[in-house]
Amino acid sequence: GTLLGQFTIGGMTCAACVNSVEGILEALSGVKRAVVSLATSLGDVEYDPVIICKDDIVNAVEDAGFEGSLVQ
Ligand code: 9UX
Repeated sequence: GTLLGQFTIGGMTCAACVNSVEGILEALSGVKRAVVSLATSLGDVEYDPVIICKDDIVNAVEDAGFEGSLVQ
């Protein structure tokens, strides 16, 4: 199955940041799709909870140099 997680992603200042974060998230095993908005600082991530959890996704955002937190 697939779950949808919503995250706030702080520190993005240009459109290339958005592409970078989307690429980092979609490269994670278990992430199927990531859609990130610069305007809202939100990221919607479809993921398989058997493979990856929300904390892993937040940690990947942090490791990339942005501030990630879980919305829901
Ligand atoms: Mo834009 Mo973002 O020049 O990490 S790529 S600020």
